[in-house]
Amino acid sequence: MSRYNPKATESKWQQVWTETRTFSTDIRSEKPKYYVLEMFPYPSGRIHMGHVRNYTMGDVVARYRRASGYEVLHPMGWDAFGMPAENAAMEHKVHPADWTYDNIANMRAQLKQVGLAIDWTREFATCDPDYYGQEQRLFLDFFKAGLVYRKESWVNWDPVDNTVLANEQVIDGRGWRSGAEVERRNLSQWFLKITDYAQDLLDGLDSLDKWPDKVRLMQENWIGRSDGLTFDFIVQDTGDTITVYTTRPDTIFGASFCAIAADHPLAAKLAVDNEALEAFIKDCRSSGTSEEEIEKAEKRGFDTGLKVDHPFVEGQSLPVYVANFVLMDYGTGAIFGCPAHDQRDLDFARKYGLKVPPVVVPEDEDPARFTVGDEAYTGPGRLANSAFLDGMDVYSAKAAVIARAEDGGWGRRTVNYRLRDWGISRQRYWGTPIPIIHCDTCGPVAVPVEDLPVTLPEDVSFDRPGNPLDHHPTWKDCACPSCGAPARRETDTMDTFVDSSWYFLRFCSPGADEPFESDVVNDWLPVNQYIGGVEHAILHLLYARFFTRALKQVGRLDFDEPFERMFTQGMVNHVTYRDSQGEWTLPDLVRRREDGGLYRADSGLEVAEGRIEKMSKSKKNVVDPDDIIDQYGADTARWFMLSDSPPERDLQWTEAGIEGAWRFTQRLYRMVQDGLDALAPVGTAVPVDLSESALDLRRATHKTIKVVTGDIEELHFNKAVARLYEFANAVTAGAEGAGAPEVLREALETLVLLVGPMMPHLAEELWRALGHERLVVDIPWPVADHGLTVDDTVTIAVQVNGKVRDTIDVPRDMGRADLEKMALENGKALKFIDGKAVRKVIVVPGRIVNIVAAG
Ligand code: ANZ
Ligand code: ZN
Repeated sequence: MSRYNPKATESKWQQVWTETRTFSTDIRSEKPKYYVLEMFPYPSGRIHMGHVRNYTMGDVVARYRRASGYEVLHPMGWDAFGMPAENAAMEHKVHPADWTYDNIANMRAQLKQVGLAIDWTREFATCDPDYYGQEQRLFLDFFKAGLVYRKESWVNWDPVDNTVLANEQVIDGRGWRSGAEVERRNLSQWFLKITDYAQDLLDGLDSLDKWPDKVRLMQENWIGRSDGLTFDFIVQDTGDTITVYTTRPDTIFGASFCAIAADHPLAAKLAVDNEALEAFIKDCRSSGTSEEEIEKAEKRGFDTGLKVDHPFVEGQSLPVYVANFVLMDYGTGAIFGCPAHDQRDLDFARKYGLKVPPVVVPEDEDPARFTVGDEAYTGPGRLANSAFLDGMDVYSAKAAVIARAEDGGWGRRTVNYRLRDWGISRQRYWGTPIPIIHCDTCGPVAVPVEDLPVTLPEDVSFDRPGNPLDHHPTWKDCACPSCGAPARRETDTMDTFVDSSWYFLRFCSPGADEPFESDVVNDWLPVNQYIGGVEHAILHLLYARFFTRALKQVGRLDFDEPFERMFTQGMVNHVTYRDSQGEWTLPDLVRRREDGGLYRADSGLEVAEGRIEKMSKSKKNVVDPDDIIDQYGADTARWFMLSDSPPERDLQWTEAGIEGAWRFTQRLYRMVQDGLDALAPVGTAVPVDLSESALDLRRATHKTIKVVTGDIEELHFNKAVARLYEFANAVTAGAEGAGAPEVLREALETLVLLVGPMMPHLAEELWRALGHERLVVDIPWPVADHGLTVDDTVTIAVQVNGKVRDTIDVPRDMGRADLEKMALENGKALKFIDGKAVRKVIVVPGRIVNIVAAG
């Protein structure tokens, strides 16, 4: 008996698909359109199982939609700029471009082996001058529209990578990549005005009902809208004003101090002749700027000796501190502290011996006795010790204070967002050059569009830390486009998140001499199904949503949301192994002895099984897709990845799992090869008169079509797989029962068609074996015959005096008289009637028969 040989078969069909341009998208097609996209990979060197899982899911969707009559766009590209290429340049003396394009070549070859239904003619890398030149054009659009600006700002500085880090790239005070302790520096940076869209980005979330709730919630929290009051304190003697922002104006009578940020202008003014304060400010700056970090740091303050008047209490004043937990770039950079109802303020007050007067009292507490210990009270309650607010709830008290402040003209209702403008400047080489020229006379001037792209110089050195573009001997030198005087190129490059904020548009017209063709993009977008890791749930998705809005503002497209349906897939995990010397050990090296113990094949050392964790190089619990494909073929790997667990959950890679998938691959192959003799010729109609068992198989076939179709639509791939296993059993049983040859053919063909999106190579092979000329990918998705998907028998309950005594299976359309007769002849019912007189029989066709017997 022949065995399926995936190696030869898979490359054969891949070649056929390429030669016939099967997956090329006709972008001007009249057909309904479906755009399915998986987040494009970073070309790190090799693909890993996470990629395989991600792209396989998208591939099933693409193939299914294609078979269902859509013109499908399913492209692939490379998110190719970023630090690792420069690290490689520094460590191995290889040019970032060579490193990147070599990696791309390797990964492309690997991905092609997976047999993905991708239109490779649309492929690009973000480091292609063709791509980033168009990105520079978009930057200039935004620049003209006032969506780009430059400002001095405090940034997180990674002293090892010598670059600015975004807040989210600072983890526990350290650079995410270098691990170095982050410092604060004041630098001139380019920003995109994402905050212009804060409210719109928030409102838009409501329309994204096909996104996971958790992703929407994460975005909402990230945007972080808060409603409050801004008002001015007047400093005694000096008359300076300190404007504060509060979300708890209700607690104003509990205020016991006022605090300003270390970077507040007033702090700078006071520090001029105060060395101790100057030292304190400097100290505050030595830590990173992330909120998380500030939250964790010990609360410290510097008493300026200044006092401000309380706005409501005549004669009461509050001391003014400079405090390390007040951020300059949120609200107004100044606060009033109410220690009883805010934990940070409480920690601060305890440390500096300030009062802690409670003003919000929980309903079940006595206002005269209520005090706050180590924990601030932030819950609901009634106001106390608060003059005109006494007795109000928190909500009404807020409104009352805001009303007074607005009436009195010393404060106003304010909305704040946590969202900051997007700092896109990076002091790195391997990124999109920001197309600006600095002129001493004209200031920053846009590079004229006809001079784009501003390309990266090839001859750069990575010998010293810092920005290689800045060190380049000549690249910076240019003439001012406006006055012609000698000027300098901007040497900052763009955050790579800019590159990924519009790549999905470029796929629609990758060769265009403009960023994208608006009419095509308006036609194809939003992406119908986007798939990617939850690690991008906040930034990438938010930036892409912002970019889309900004592009609408500059007139390049006409919609707001780039991704209609979003799916975040789980990770691929594997058990970890360590040998007796504590070394992580590759699964490949682990062997099992007869007594069940594990050892290393190379050194013979004992091995212990550890936790199941995400596959990672550091823990060596990785399985290389190449090895798997080499051994089992891509189809088996795909099938296993889809079958194991719901796609949003983590998948545990196991030997047993892939072996199970392998057996199924072989079994399908045999089912077709061995079953061919029993099949009717291609195209024979199924006869009307069928035996009961043949009819059963037909019903199973059509029910399977219906269920699997629904499962794929809902991305419940594991359920679809489970259903196909069942169906394969039904087909085997049908074949053994020597069912009708036409029905058997229908069943086997359906099995092959339904398996097709998941195991595309095997499906082609089997389809051909079944006697067809056309490619299976060109066969329309099967449609279930409704009449065969509903059961035509029903189960009826038989009651005696209201108690269910038995059930009987009858044809769905059985009438009253027949039902009554059957029920009365029923053995169990007779037993309970027990010879008594039957008074009445109540029949509800399709549901129930109740026999009322004399008591
Ligand atoms: C007085 C107060 C009393 C506050 C109280 C809270 C509780 P969200 O919700 O995040 O907007 N705050 C304002 N600006 C700040 C800054 N630049 N740095 C640090 N903290 C700042 O939080 C707003 C609250 O955070 C504000 O309300 C303010 O403290 C503080 F019982 O004002 B609150
Ligand atoms: Zn000039």
